[in-house]
Amino acid sequence: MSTIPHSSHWGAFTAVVTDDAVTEIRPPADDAHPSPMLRDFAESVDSPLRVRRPAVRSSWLEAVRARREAHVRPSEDRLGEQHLDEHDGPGHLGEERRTHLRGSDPFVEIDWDEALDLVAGELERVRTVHGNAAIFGGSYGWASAGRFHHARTQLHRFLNAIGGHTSQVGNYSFGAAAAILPHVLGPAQFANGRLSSWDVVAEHTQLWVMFGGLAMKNTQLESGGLSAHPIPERLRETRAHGCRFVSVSPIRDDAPDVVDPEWMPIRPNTDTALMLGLAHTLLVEDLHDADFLTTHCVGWERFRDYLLGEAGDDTIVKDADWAAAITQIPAETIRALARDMAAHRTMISVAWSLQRADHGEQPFWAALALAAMLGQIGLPGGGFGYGYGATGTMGSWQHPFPSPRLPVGDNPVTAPIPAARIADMLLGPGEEYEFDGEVRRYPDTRLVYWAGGNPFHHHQDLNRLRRGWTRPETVIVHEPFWTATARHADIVLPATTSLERNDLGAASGDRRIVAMHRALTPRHEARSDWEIFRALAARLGESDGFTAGRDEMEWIEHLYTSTRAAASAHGIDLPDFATFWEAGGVDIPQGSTVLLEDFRTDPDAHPLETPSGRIELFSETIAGFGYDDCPGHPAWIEPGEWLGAADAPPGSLHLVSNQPEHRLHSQLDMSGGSRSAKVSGREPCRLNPADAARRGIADGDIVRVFNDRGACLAGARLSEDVRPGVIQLSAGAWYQAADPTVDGSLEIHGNPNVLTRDRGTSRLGQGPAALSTLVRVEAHRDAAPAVTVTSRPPTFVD
Ligand SMILES: Nc1nc2c(c(=O)[nH]1)N[C@H]1C(S)=C(S)[C@@H](COP(=O)(O)OP(=O)(O)OC[C@H]3O[C@@H](n4cnc5c(=O)[nH]c(N)nc54)[C@H](O)[C@@H]3O)O[C@H]1N2
Ligand SMILES: Nc1nc2c(c(=O)[nH]1)N[C@H]1C(S)=C(S)[C@@H](COP(=O)(O)OP(=O)(O)OC[C@H]3O[C@@H](n4cnc5c(=O)[nH]c(N)nc54)[C@H](O)[C@@H]3O)O[C@H]1N2
Ligand SMILES: [Mo]
Repeated sequence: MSTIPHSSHWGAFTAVVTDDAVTEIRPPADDAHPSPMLRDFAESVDSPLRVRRPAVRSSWLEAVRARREAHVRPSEDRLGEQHLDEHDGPGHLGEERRTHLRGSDPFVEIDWDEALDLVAGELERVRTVHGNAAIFGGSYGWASAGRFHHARTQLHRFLNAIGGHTSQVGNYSFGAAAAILPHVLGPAQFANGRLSSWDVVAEHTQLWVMFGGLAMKNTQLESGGLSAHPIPERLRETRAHGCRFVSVSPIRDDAPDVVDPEWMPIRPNTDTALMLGLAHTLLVEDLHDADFLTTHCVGWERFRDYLLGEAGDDTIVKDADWAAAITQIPAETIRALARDMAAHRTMISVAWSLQRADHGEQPFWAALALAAMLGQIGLPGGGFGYGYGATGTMGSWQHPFPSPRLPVGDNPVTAPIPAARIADMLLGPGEEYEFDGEVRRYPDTRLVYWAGGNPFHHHQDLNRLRRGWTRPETVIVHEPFWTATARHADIVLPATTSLERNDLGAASGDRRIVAMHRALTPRHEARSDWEIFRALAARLGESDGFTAGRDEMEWIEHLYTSTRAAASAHGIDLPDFATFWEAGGVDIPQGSTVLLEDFRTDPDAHPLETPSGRIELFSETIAGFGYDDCPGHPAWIEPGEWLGAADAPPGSLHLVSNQPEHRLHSQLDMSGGSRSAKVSGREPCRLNPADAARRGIADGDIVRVFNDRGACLAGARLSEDVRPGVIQLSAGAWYQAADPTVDGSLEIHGNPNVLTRDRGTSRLGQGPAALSTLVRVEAHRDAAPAVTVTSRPPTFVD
């Protein structure tokens, strides 16, 4: 028996290992709220869904082998395939490789040498014939917690070393925020952890208005891992100090019981209107801080005119009555809340989910304007905070030095696409699009390389993605598990999980850097992403550029030592590598933050990183772009789909595809916790009993959720915690089509992304807008095919 320090997205732990198996998981003794998903994570290592050997889609392999035999003798071909291909007209290779059969073809298992030759051969062919921009290596996804073996970062380093690739900028988490905040507030970090710390808010905040709640389910994890789960305790303390909590959300249990929340069940996607209604009340009742608006902001007058209905053509007064009609929150409730906000030290928190919606830039900007009107920005416990509770370290003190990260080098292909525009790119090579003031053009993608992500989980309108996915000539995926993305690939290489390798785990809001010792031997024929890229780099003659001459442990030591030097520059002393590794990690001394305290005290000495150095309530830059979907000041613009839309089909419900409680995105969907929450093997969806009754749906029924884009089956759960008019179907059930050979086939497991809308939030942000989706729901009385995607690997042939 041995005890091994390790970490994961769900938390740090000690693994008790006997005979090459984890027999017990021990979270840190002082972690009051370890995630139950830790157990699932340990179990998943020996899941029957592990990718055991390199596997190639049969039609693809047949086509490539046939071509190789026809043209080139293997002895002449270092890379296993001819480099230049005179038959390579558009569509030709795709036809030959029957790319429309991705997701339905069986696989052939092959040995590692042949697999690596095939991958290297394809990379060489595509970079030579089409140029590196034709390689899409964006590879969005969380991968694993370890910072060295982070698959996506490894892929970027590798592709940069071989001449570059088309990448992705921004993310699915807070893509719209990351685009707008630099114009109006400062760097995207304001959405990602730059917050007043819990010790400060617990003591000083008197009224906390939570837009989108502060869902405890989401605090279980962190991308680089976390050594404690402090948020439930911190909220308890804040409440104990007398803070009153108001949760504005379509779902009651987004706010934890410990804070005794008042629930304002808002109509989804209308928060901007509520914020404007609150702002209008502050203005007309003279409850706003005129000084702060003048000394610390620019553009107040423009925004004020808009509130008053005096902004040119727009004569609508954005008063509480106007907001009530849109949000379905009574006008008197809005006025009373505005008065309370002005009378108390008030924190306005905004969940990331609000900007994962059509015009998602607006609620973030409007919340900033509202906080500026209250004039409490920079005071302890007042102001605004984006993303409290979005992950387990949000609101924890952020150490001032960067966390360890594998350097990726320079990418010679300098035109990344906005992260969520992947299907547009695949379907529209050469097409123009707008993004943050620029006009850009999509590349012609010939090869897609994914390591550490699951687009068949994360992307919107999966039927559309599936159409785009037939376009490239080759799709390569590294995965530990047979996810839907792996099943839609041509070449699948088996990756280890973090328990099978050494690494280090760290997050800028966590108190500890964890030495993640290898706990288990690699399963089956799995290799780490790093080993795979090292072998490919050697085949492509780019070894040194990729490895820099270091092996795994030398890299881990190098990353730690660089972090130690950065910490030291901030007066924080960390031990040497040997001591750190031996001890299983190191604790970082903790501090405290009042967000924007310096800026408040002296805005000239501490200007913001915006064009004016002030908070921009009107942005000349944004106005200059001339976008009607993102004007020069925060504005209410109707979402493309919402319950108030004139063209909403009768009987529509607003789909809230939020983050799942029992897994991380699609990760662990095949494990115990996620499976035990299913209803007859399908993903649960929650709806209000009144909405269910009207449709003849009972608790436990299989339902069909549908709209013009697609349909899926799910298992109904009735709950008063869900506002009428809303259906909640969390993201992450592994995609399974009833008939994978049919375009737009019924999805049978409950993946909401066959329903969601694949449109950018605006031309400014181009963020994902999954949360602006209307659906209809009916009981599904027909026989339904069994869900097998989380229990059985795909079919293999010889
Ligand atoms: N409708 C809807 N859709 C959404 C969202 C939503 O709220 N609603 N949320 C969006 C958001 S915010 C996000 S961040 C995305 C998340 O989307 P993803 O990050 O793509 O989702 P994950 O399921 O975490 O995918 C990570 C994959 O990496 C694999 N993996 C783990 N470790 C390793 C490794 O070491 N090597 C390799 N090669 N692979 C590994 C896992 O098995 C898993 O398949 O989803 C987005 N999609
Ligand atoms: N357990 C678990 N935790 C996670 C993740 C996970 O997969 N599983 N993923 C992590 C990741 S990658 C991210 S980005 C974060 C995301 O963090 P968030 O974006 O905050 O998470 P969500 O669960 O999508 O949304 C929070 C709540 O917002 C509410 N909401 C939705 N639409 C609206 C609206 O229009 N108005 C209002 N007022 N409320 C609305 C929903 O009821 C939802 O439960 O979560 C992280 N934490
Ligand atoms: Mo995310």
